[in-house]
Amino acid sequence: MIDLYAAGTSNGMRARIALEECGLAYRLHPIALEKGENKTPQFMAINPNAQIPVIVDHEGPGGKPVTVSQSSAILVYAAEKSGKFMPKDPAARPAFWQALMSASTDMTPTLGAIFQIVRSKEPHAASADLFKGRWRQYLKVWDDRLAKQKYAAGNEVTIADFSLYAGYARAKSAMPELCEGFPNVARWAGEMAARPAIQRALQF
Ligand SMILES: N[C@@H](CCC(=O)N[C@@H](CS)C(=O)NCC(=O)O)C(=O)O
Repeated sequence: MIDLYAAGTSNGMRARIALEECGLAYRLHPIALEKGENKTPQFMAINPNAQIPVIVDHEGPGGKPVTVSQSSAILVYAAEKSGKFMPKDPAARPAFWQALMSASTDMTPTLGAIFQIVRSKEPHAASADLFKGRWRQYLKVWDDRLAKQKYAAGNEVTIADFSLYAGYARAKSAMPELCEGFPNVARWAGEMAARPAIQRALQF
């Protein structure tokens, strides 16, 4: 059994999608960030950075407990534990890693920057425009790619899709205008949204 500490942010959703899609048994512990539940001594004992998501797998490698933070590390952990959603063909792996890293380290931090700026007391318009432009440029590249292939890293579903969808779903619900005008991304997102495991994972 795995304990998952998360909230309904893109990083939290990414970790929960990983566990749901990989079919790993888990208990969800919702963490109310607005109440500071991520800053308690108990929480900081499992992640001194005071950030969700975190998993504690009581049957980790060698049968020993292991604690993992970082949503993309949790994605890779779940994929390796279940043997699912990572390409086995060495020729497919560079594109897979590129897609995963882009989804995790380009999209979500850019979205986080947009949210921080537009929700601040004195939003800096030029900074907001810069990050919105960057987000749309990234999505344009995804759109071109998804015109030629079914999924983020090729023609099989991988954890790169789960990473990308976590950020995309969050953007679409909070600021839908960020996602308008990308038909191939919209086609792909529709397929992702129809997956029962993803539907379960998004219910925070
Ligand atoms: N790189 C980390 C980022 C984690 C992160 O930023 N978590 C946010 C929520 S999405 C958080 O816990 N924020 C609370 C805080 O920093 O006080 C990951 O991918 O998990």
